[in-house]
Amino acid sequence: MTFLKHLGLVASSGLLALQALAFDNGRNDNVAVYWGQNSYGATHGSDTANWQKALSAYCQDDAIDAIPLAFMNVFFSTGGLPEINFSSTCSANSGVFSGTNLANCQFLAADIKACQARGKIITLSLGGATGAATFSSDAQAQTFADTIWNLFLGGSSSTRPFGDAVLDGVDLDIEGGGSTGYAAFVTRIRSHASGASKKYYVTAAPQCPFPDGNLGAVLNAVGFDAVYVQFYNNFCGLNNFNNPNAWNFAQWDNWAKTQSPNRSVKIYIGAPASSTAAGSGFVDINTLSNIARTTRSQFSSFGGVMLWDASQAVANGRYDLAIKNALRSGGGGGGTTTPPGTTPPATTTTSTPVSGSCAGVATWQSNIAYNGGSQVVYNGHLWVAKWWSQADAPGGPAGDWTDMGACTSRVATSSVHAQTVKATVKATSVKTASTAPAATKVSVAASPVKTVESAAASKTAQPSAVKTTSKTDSNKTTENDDDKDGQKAPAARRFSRFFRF
Ligand SMILES: *[C@@H]1O[C@H](CO)[C@@H](O)[C@H](O)[C@H]1NC(C)=O
Ligand SMILES: *[C@@H]1O[C@H](CO)[C@@H](O)[C@H](O)[C@H]1NC(C)=O
Ligand SMILES: CC(=O)N[C@H]1CO[C@H](CO)[C@@H](O)[C@@H]1O
Repeated sequence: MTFLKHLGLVASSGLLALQALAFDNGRNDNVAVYWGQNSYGATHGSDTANWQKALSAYCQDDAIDAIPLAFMNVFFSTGGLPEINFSSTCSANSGVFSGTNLANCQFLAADIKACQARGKIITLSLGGATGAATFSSDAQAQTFADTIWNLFLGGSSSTRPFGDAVLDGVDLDIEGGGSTGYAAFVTRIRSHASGASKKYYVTAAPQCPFPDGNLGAVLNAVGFDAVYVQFYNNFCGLNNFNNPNAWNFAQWDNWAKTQSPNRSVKIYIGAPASSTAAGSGFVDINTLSNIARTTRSQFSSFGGVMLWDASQAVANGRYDLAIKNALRSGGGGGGTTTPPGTTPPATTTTSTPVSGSCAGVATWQSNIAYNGGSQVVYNGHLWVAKWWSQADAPGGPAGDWTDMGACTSRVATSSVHAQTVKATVKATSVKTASTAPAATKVSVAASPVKTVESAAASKTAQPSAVKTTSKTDSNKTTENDDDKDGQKAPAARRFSRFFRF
């Protein structure tokens, strides 16, 4: 989005306007941060000063672009309505709609609107590793989509937990119970959204072992806007980035480009925001920054970084802001294909449009990732990419391209743009080919981890065994043991999503 990319420029020229703020899913420097479960509080019970703050506290600057609210943990509860739980901030304990177990969190409406006014999207995350978030059929899932639409999105109901605040979409964080109904659910949400006045987003948060046991089939069946892959609690986590047999962003990128119904889907690196936010996978901010920028340089599907969770990020020295700054730099708005430590491609400094020869220059294509300096022909003009660019047409909103003027028959002088950088389609199969055999993953993942992480390792070991329901079920009670808060099982499972001891 032009405004954010050129925030400094726009602000300094006095054109700052709130209404110009808008989330842009097509960027590659977005930061999505889960809010709701007070992960810091759950792991630092006595340090209440650093517990989860009001939602709006995380929208005071431009660090965070998207906030999935975690979680809607029960789909069908009392009175046929779902349950939501935002731990210390709002849950069924803080008041419900009559005849239901649905928390009335209408005080959050102002927070939600304040965040949206700052260009952030606020979505509702469904699931969170609870077994109570499942469908028995497509028909049931479709009806539930209607309920979600009416309670949280563009529909209407007398039991809207956030009052007249309209969320920006849904996130599927389904970690158990299989995939039944989810594709039908998403399709129905999209159907409602297609006639709406604003854009709604559908995202998912699978674990990194590919394909995901619960969401894999869903990801292949319906288009998503973004996929926040959990690169933690698993062999393929960030801690194993340097092991080409483990780190598998290439698999996800390849899925995006060859299997996903939406070939423009954005893939995020999901990361724990502190060492206590997950059982494994946390890396320091410099490491994450390098990983994110390197990955962005290699894979055009890269959309940004997802963090679990907001409370942990803030308590950990504003890890959220730090990664945002890292993503902004070294390519900032448009991103870069330049790995750290290499010489960036020279880009033209010509600011005055001049006519250029278009001989031998290919027409711009939306599905090609262009390096800075790449030349294309578009609308009869020669254009040069200012930086890494994909899907932003020359003259488009992201401002990725410099107009070199109308194509002429004469040969362009070398002063226009001495260097001809060929557009490059990102190599997507480099790492895919070297993905480790399952057996390798087992041995490493079978480190002294507790139940849920063990379960994840089992899933990694058997990517073909898509169904993980029984395994998950068999360990529900032991998962509960992990709940240091001594809460009931569903809460413990939600919490355990990112805190698998
Ligand atoms: C596909 O992904 C792009 C993000 O690059 C998004 O803007 C678009 O809405 C998505 N379409 C569908 C159908 O999910
Ligand atoms: C909500 O979730 C929190 C954190 O997981 C848990 O402690 C609490 O018991 C849950 N509340 C309800 C009413 O389920
Ligand atoms: C099926 C499965 O993963 N079972 C595990 C449940 O947790 C216990 C205790 O850690 C393990 O021993 C089982 O293998």
